[in-house]
Amino acid sequence: MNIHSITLRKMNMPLKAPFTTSFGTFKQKDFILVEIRDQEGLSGWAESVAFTSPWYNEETIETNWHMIKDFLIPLLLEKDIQHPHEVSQRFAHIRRNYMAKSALEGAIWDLFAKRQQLPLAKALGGKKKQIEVGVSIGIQNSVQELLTIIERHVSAGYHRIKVKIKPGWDIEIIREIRNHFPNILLMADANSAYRLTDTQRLKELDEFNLMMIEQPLAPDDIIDHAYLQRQLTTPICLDESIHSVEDARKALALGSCQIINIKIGRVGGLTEAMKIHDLCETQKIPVWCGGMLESGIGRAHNIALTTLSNFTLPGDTAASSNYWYQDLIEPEVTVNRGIIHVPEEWGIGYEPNRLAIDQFTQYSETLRP
Ligand code: OSB
Ligand code: MG
Repeated sequence: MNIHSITLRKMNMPLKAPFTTSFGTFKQKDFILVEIRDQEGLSGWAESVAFTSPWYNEETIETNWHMIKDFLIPLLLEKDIQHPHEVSQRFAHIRRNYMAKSALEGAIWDLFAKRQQLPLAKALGGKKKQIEVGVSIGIQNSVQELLTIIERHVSAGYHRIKVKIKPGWDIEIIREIRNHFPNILLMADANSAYRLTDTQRLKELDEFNLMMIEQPLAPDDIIDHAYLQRQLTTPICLDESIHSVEDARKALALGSCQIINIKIGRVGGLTEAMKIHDLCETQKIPVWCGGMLESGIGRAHNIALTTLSNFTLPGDTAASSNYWYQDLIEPEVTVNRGIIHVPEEWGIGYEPNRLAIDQFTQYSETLRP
């Protein structure tokens, strides 16, 4: 693909409202933006979903910058890449560091699709013209505030509501939500806040007809999730525990979950994400696309991936305006009655807004072959 240069930008974007999970609060979004430019002047874009602190997984912005610059870019530039599938093979002997790998692979996918004059969704084999989305709502200061936010998103037409839970912000909160919204599609995400000893408490959630409970137990566990799933009627969905198609195969063999949340960054890129999608499809396990509070550039990748056939459950891709005063793409991601129209322009399908990108760049570095 005759790469001309790779630019890493350290971004910082203010969030409209803080986002709280069981592991911590995000007040702003710091991340690495990757631009890979070819000799013809086309650019492929992607972002790393690593956060500032290693709360969600072990990666951080600093470890990603180091991995990308000192290990992954040299491998990428070693010899020419014909197809994005080669990127993950090229990186295979580097252990883990999935988010770092994914950021480079994603930019190569975008560039590849642009060079092929195809929308990224088509390049991946996706067929949907529109996708249905839900929204993820963080832990709030009061139940009343939470109900107000849910009401806003339900009226806007989001197809399902996900709320974050943790011990002390769980059964009572879900009961209140159900009292006010008896019929909405509702789910809860614990981000690993529980242990198997909390089984009795988690069983209390069964009466609320949740679509699923996401990642109740430890991030490195698929054994206890299997024990727990046998005792719950609510389906378990795994997020943090699944890093590869091999992890997915083992979790499904053990009965650790009935649904998988696929995040491109968590699994090392689009190629691996598609493998997990395909495995789940053959095993009749539904999947949906998770979110990591990405800017529009990361969201565009999520939207393209969601056009694959087994993404049958609404994902966490809310509108740009839910998070940002100003997003990095034109047009911004809009959601109407819970639906996003998949763009038909080449590559990620949205135009990176260079003015906005410059405005939120703290520092950058350009590397050349
Ligand atoms: O577990 O899905 C998660 C945000 C940060 C870290 C982890 C998660 C989340 C979300 C937000 O739920 C989803 C989004 O709106 O991007
Ligand atoms: Mg999650």
